[in-house]
Amino acid sequence: MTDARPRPTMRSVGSTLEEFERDLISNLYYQRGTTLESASGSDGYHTLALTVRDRLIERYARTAAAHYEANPRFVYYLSAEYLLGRQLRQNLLYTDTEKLARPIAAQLGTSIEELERYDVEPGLGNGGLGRLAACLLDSMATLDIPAVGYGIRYEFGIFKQGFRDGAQVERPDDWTFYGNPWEFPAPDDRQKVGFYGATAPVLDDPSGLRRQWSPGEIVRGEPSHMLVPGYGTQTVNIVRLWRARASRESFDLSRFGAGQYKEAVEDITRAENISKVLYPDDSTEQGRELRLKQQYFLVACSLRDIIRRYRLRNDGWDAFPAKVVVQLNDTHPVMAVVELMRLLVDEYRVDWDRAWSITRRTFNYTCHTLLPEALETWPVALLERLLPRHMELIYSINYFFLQEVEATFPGDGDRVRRLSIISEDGERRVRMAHLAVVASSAVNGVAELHTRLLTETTLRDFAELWPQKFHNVTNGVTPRRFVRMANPRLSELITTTTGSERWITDLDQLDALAGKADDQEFLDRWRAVKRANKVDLAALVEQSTGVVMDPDSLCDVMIKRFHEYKRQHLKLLHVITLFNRLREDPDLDVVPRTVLFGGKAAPGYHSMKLLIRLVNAVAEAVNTDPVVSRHLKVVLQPDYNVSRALVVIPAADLSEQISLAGKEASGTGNMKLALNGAVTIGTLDGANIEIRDRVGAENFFLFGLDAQQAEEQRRHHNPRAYYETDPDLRAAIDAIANGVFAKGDRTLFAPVVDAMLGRDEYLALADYRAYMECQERVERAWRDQDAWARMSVLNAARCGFFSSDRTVRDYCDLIWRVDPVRVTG
Ligand code: 6GP
Repeated sequence: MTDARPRPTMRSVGSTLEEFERDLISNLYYQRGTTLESASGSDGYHTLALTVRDRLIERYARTAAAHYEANPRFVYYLSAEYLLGRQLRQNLLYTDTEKLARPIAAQLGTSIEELERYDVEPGLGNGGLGRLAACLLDSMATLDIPAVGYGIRYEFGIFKQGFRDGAQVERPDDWTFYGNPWEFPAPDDRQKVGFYGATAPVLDDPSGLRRQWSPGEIVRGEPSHMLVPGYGTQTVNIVRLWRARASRESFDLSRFGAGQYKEAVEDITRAENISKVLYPDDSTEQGRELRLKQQYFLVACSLRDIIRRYRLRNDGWDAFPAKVVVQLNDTHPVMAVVELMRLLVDEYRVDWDRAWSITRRTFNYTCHTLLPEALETWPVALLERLLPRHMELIYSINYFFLQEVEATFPGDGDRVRRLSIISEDGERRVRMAHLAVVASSAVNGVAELHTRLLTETTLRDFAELWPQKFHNVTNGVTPRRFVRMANPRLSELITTTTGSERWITDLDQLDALAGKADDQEFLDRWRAVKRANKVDLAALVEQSTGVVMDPDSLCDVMIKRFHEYKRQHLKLLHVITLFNRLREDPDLDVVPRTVLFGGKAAPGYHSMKLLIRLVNAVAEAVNTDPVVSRHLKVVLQPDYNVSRALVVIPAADLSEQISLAGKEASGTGNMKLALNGAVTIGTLDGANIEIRDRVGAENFFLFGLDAQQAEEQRRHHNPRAYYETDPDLRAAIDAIANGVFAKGDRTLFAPVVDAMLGRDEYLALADYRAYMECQERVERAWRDQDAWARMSVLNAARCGFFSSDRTVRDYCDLIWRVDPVRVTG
């Protein structure tokens, strides 16, 4: 029987003011269940969010239909972290509805700014890696790349940072407390995930490679997705986030009836803890186990979902690697390769060799670090208990891999030991980066220097074995969020200067600004934009810290996670030196500066938490000194996150990128700041090198050891020698040691002093003098405001390369080989 009815279609949402208003009111009534008279601010926000969301849904439906029709090759991005940023303003921009929402909001006695206060940032990540994932999703959608992001829907995201007596205090981030209007639960796509238990041989497998796993615990993963719209295109992709739920039988009714309330929900609690928090404290055994559980939970759910999607349009396994490309965002999702092997070999009865060939052609791995301590390893004993079948599979993968090594380098036992997926020195551990490289077609670093150092040091043996596997894909940032949304004033100026809005999706257009770098009228307008942005920043700073910042002072910013290798302490030595000099000579002719720090320290990272305390203490001393504070202000902006970044970045004049060379994989804040006209003071580290190459050495303040010199310096570094021979340095360190910033208490900050004079792990003392001299060059440059504005323009003009659109194109050309699918309007 044929169905005579036409395929049902959606009522189209309109694009006029009247239609938007009609939908808004209808959402207020039918979705929010309230009325104009009784609506709260939160009702207003949710209603606006739903109305904007409706406009995206239509595009999403068309995208899904186009993808179904084309059955294209998809990119599946697996990441334990996403820092998506707030959604309301983004989606108003991407649906071009701000011009409708604004007058209606005004008519109803409110404003977008007012409603945006209810828009909570989903802080599902820590730092660079998480924000990069969000930038890549944005660019993939903008370039019409069929892609799905997979992640974890942490119930609590990155902690909220506050200060008590200057010390960091962490408060939970209950980000969905008032509901999240941007997500769609999809309970029908839930998946089952096993843990623990035992394995047993199967009878009909002569190879002995197939086994059966009977898990001891089963947890459900329930997905919900958020929409990822492209800019200037119809494509709307999704990011699917998994939340852990107990299976239905977990609630123990009889215990509850007997009054044993805690015991009655024990199983539920254990299951749901898996997606409870981002990065559980891994200083305990239980914490480490929970983290590994999270990782496996993410990949087990995601792979089943990928297979489900694949099977909608494809049969058999031969086409799998042609239709599916999985990108592993660092090592956190690497268990995915083992899980795919398990599914293929044990559950779908595919031969080992064929399964391995499929797996190897499906996965790729991006490494985001050079720090040895950041390369994950998991104890064999833990894996044997938590994921017994996976541990067996890892042994088999390693066995066949080491045979390959042996065949290429016969008799080189040392090399076999170095390459092995399992490290045997001390407690036996699985090296996740090795597993990732062995199972991937392509491995990439995130900046030229990083990739080079990876192949020469961290992954050198692998690069010798498979040189063609290694690629560089320099990071980028989305110009939509980090220029267009962050900096509307600059955007306006760029649009009028370049003649169109094309730059928003073709950032090389910024090049045209270079032609204006000597045009006085243009420079004045450029400076006016920066000044207005600094006034906005001053308002945020005053409201959150009470510090009054002068918008005409040099706005010197260091915004990033607190980490020793990033060297916030080197910046602090500079600040203390200025403080000392001004106290000694109140008439000293220095450039007025506001030094703004922003960033969180991991809750268990005690040395960095102490440094945060010291930053706050120095800020207090500087800002309350009647003489010093006339020239210098120091601020540690609390709870630095994506939303606050959007206020700080457009206001910055000077971008501090002062990590020890050879330690920062890339950095992406450096790119955001340069694109907004900040001039960089930095070392030859990560992507700083590529920024300098593009903006020109004369528009970049370079100082310090390079990666090779740092390596050599380390061998004979003697921090005390610097302390003893450099009076400014000595005065700065002595001020800390003598309790100048601790009301005379010499013990509080003693560990900071000891770390500097003891090992000085990241060679801050070796770079101190060069850094001070470089800051003097900055001051001289600042005194010529036209010349500074010119540098600022040229920084923005020449950084179009650092668009994440270019990054995604590089991934497509070098690694993914996916084609765009256009979605028609
Ligand atoms: C960061 C790197 O530290 C940073 O240099 C880079 O720009 C960013 O990744 C994006 O590639 N790494 C992480 O956040 C991390 O957790 C394991 O690495």
